Amino acid sequence: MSIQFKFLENFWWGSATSGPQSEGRFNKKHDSVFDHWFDIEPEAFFDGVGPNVASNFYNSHKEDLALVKEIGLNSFRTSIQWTRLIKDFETGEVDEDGVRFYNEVIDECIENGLLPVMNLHHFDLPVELYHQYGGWESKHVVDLFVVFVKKCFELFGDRVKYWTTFNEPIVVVEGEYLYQFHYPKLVDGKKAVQVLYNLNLASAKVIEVFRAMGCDKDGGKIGIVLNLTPAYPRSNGEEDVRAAQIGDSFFNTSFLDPAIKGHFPEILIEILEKDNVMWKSTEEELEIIKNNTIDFLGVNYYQPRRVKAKESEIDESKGWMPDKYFDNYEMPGRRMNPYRGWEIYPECMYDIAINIRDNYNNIPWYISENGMGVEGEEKYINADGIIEDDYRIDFYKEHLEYLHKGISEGSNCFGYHTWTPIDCWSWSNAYKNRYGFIAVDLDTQRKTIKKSGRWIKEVVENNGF
Ligand code: BGP
Repeated sequence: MSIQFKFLENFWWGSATSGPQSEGRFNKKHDSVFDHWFDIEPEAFFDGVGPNVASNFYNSHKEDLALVKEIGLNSFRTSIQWTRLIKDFETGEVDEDGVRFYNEVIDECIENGLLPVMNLHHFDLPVELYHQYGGWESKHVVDLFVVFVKKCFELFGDRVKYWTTFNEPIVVVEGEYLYQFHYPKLVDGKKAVQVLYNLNLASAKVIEVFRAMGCDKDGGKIGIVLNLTPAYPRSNGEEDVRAAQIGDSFFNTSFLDPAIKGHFPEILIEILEKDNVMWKSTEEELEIIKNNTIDFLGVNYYQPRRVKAKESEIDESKGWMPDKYFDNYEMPGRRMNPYRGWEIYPECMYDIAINIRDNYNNIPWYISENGMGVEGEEKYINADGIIEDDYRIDFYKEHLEYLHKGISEGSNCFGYHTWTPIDCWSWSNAYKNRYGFIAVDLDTQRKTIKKSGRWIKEVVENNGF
């Protein structure tokens, strides 16, 4: 078989999940915002399925990681749950069972030849810290996060060399404070802006501690995982282009610029100041942000953002919202994943690669999530009981082709992780859309490798396809 798209040596081929989406709540001493939301409003979750069992990773991590090895991957990302590791949020006293659990997961990754990539926050704020302090609105919570993270570095830093501070922090801003898809489902643009700033500050403070503790010696690296949704304007007209620039500055460069360049985008600051909704910051904090930028970037890519100049009426009742500057644009003829309602646009992989190369110092980066959620995959089960998910294989191939093009033109991309190894719990969509290389039967928790799982194994063996 001839290999048309060959990747660099030591390329990361892997897949990502998160603690709250895979582990289940077994033995967890605290609740996250999602645990709590499910307890008070189970009907908000698809089919009433919550995070209680998820894909049972807490109990079956040994077997699950053996399956991940079986499909040939060489790296694996999950997250450490604040609500599992820490007993006392103020002092940082740990929960011994949480320590045991994450030690086992890390050791099993290494035994199975999987490079562990550990993320420190995946939408799983302890709900107590929201009720007590207002969660990410509070700078005290930023400091408590640092207390938790220090424990992670102390306990696991000897074996985990790749860390990420946050997964998709802008989604916390959008979900909790603008568009109501994460608890507490507020609509409050001013708070959203403060949270956006505080999350950037938290990331920089974590990086500062990482280096102060010497975790960067001995090969340790720290990054952040951002969901980039590059904003394409409807037309080249000035107003559409301006709308796209503003959209980009709120949803993409608001984290990308501080993470890599150490400062916020000019255009965002101008708008927030003009509208009198600027966050509260101090000189000292801005110095921390400036001096503590990332070593590497993780990019989650699912869909582009298409934007046009504002045409719809501004809903004043909501107060200040970034949407006053743009409308989303439904481009005629766009290709959709109908289950998730997201546009499929693989060309964007190339655009992201070139943007990082040209505008972000060609920093080392990898695709930390890319994937296709499909509902009702049972209908693709063949006579041998295997899900034939050719649509997923095609999706990955197309995206990898454009990534390959970006790399061959010099973009410094060192890996590709899909979402996700084993079907997992997707927030309020629960188990509606499946993303895995490995299927989960929710009634029995039986796990079966899909056709895409066999395919990726070959890709890894050939380092290309
Ligand atoms: C990303 C998240 C993941 C995962 C994935 C799939 O945004 O980092 O946690 O859930 O999207 O999306 P969804 O679960 O919304 O279908």
